[in-house]
Amino acid sequence: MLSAKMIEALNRQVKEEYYASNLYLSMASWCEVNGLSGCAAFMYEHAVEERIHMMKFFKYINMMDGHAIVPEVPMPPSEWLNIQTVFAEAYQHEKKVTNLISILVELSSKEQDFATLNFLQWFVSEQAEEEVLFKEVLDKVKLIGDGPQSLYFIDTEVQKINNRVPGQENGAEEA
Ligand code: OFO
Repeated sequence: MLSAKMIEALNRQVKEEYYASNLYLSMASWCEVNGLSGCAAFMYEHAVEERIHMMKFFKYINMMDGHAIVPEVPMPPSEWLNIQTVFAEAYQHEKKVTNLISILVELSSKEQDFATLNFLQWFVSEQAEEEVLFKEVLDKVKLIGDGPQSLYFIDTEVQKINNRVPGQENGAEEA
């Protein structure tokens, strides 16, 4: 079963995943009101994914005889300078979460909590995939630049990437 320290650490991660979900939801909203429907669909999908991650942690804590706590989370930003800063911030956020998962892996290993170590492997792979994906989008956004019509091309390219990812074929309506 889980140590008190591990329960606390896993509950902190519940909060982080919840915040990530709200951050991407806010980014989706900003994209949508700025006419970037492809980018909005991408962010809506990721908001849902982060919520699923939160629930995975939540249910694992209770399954292992801990007590999952519904956290209070800070309000995410609602305004961005441009679409470039949205994706730059999202990529930085993914890197931060990867680091948090690594800290959890370290703790479970130190405590010889092999069940949690095993549980976390899914998140290790997921974070690697997400970092690659967000970096790809950011690279594309940088490549297109901010000349005339760049917003149209960025939105089209992000929509294409979104359609390609398994389980993310649908737009914001389904999210
Ligand atoms: Fe929770 O997957 Fe990225 O952040």
